[in-house]
Amino acid sequence: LQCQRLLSENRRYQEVMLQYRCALKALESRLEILNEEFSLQHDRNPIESMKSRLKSPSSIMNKMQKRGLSLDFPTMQANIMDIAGVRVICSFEEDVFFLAKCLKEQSDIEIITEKDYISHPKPNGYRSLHLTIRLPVFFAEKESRVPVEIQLRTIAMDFWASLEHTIRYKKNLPINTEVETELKECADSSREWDTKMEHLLHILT
Ligand code: 0O2
Repeated sequence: LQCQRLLSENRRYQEVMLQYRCALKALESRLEILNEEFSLQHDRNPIESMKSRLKSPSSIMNKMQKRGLSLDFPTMQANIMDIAGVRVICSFEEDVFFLAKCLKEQSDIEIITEKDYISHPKPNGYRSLHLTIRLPVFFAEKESRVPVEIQLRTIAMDFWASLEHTIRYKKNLPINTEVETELKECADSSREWDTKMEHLLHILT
């Protein structure tokens, strides 16, 4: 009986995760279309690269436990909005806002939250535009509206965020103020790079 219960839980988990995996495919395809269209019109790609990930079962459980949520599928689906995540690395800052605007204008996409850490960086210097959206995924007998977290950022923002994440989380040590100050200085430099690069783009085009 215990075994049967485990098998059916596993089946349910696979069915739920299928929705998130397909939502990632659908969103990636929409972003690729925007990239190709822009490339044809402007002779350059707004998207440098894209990375998608499904949150691991253990990170989902940790997040739910931290929030004091009960560990069941309906609670997970209703509360954890970043099970499916896409990180879009753009060439220039203006490309981030262009892509976000295009997605927001798609009639079947619902915006759940928008956090603009580019116009308002976090105190540690973190910059990115986060959109949590819900988009439709069409299956044989049903349509699901699936939440996906999109992080849009430039190469410079990604460079900083990736290394800051490694320094902060991987080392698993309390960060001291000297390191914090230096990380903030690096974030400020990365911001200057973005501004300069965008300036150069407009001189040359
Ligand atoms: P992972 O492994 O990247 O998924 P919420 O997600 O809503 O519970 P919060 O803080 O309100 O929590 O969300 P927010 O601000 O949108 O940030 C969520 C994600 O943004 C994080 O996911 C990171 O990926 C990224 N992020 C936010 N702040 C920082 C930062 O200071 N440095 C770096 N490197 N990344 C950041 P997770 O869940 O932390 O981890």
